[in-house]
Amino acid sequence: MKAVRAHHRRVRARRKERAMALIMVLLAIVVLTVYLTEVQAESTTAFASALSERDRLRAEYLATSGINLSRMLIASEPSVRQVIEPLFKLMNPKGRAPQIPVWEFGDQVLGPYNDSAGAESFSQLANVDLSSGENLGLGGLGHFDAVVVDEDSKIDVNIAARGDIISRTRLAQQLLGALSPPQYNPLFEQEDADHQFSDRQSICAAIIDWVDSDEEREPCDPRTAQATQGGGSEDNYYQTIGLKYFRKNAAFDSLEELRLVRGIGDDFWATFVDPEPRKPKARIMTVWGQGKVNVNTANAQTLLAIVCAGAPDAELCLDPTKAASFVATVALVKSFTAGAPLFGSPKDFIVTMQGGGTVGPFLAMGGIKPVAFRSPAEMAKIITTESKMFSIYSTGVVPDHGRETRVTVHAVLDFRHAATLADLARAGQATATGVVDATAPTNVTGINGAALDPAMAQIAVSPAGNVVYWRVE
Ligand SMILES: [Ca+2]
Repeated sequence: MKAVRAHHRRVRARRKERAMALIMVLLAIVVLTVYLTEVQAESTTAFASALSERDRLRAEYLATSGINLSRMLIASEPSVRQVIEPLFKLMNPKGRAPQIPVWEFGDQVLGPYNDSAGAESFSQLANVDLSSGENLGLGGLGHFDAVVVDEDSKIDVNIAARGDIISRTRLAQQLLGALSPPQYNPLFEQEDADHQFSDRQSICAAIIDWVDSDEEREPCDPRTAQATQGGGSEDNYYQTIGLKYFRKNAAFDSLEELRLVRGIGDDFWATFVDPEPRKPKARIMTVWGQGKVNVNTANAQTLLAIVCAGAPDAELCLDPTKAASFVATVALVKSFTAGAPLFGSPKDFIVTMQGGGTVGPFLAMGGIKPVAFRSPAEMAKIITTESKMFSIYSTGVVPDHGRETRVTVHAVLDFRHAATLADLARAGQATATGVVDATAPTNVTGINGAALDPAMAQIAVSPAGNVVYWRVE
């Protein structure tokens, strides 16, 4: 009996121990679960942020690839023009081929270096099979969307920084050309963003006074500019209305700075500066131009402003319906030519607007009367057919499990002193052989404009231009 009782005691004790052990284990599991959940949450966050950091970096590099490839495309233009020159001579024996806006075709031409969709679009355009090409494209990591806009196709508000009266008067003409048409009257009849009233002349003068280094008040009246020089000093407008900044008296460093100027609010911005922020081709003003507007690449609204700068009394500058048909006709003609330059020279444009040339009759068909410029010679000085300043907006896109990382880089390139690819090839040969070809690159110049030794040309300004602005967003 004793033995049986002792046995039962042992069994009970063991059960107790087991229950204790079970509780301990359960507790341990609870503690571990809490701990692991915490660790997992932390590491998941760290992992996700590392992934997004990685994708941002990839996207930025894809965007930079888009910029560099676009620079290469722009640099190839002189070679393309050389190929086209004989064809152009057949049509126009006296003229020279104008600059070809090769950058307009970046989407197709750069396709093989982009994703598979880009490669396909190139194959269709050029009718070539890229399947045998090696290491082409971005290898499925993502793609870039690059848009190139020549800043010389826009009105350059920085020309007033040159300080001479001619540049200031030319800017005044162009600004008034843009602002004057009567369809914009309502914009100047309401309070601006600072609750002030600013008419066209005040805003035009405010832009010029902001940029020019002197403190003389700008009359912004092109007809009397010469006579009214010395029309008093610039006022304390910005202080008077309680703003914390002063007139800059120097060139704009970025387009956004224009928003600081008297009378420039959202409505003005959306009408005369940058109507469609996602479409830089629609932009009208710039701070990075050479000072002349390229009539081959300018959009219709900018062309209208330029025409009205030279001929403020023309019908299309006074009658909104004529202005609308001008814009429509320009869009139509441009759709026919698919990006090919319309004008061989500034003079061609002037003749066209006067109703002559090949395109003039199209304008007449669109109901646009021939334009009488006040001074065709002066008009020729504010326009060009050759762009040297370019903006590249390149967005790198990295897809990852249903989400997309996008990084946009906006770069502005100055090609004014860039050597051509042919020059560099010759200079490279001269360096390699030690023999300087007497016919070689006399047109390769340094930044100061002095001719460079052919061998030195290699370290002159890159054929891909100089970066003057770089912004990542
Ligand atoms: Ca000033």
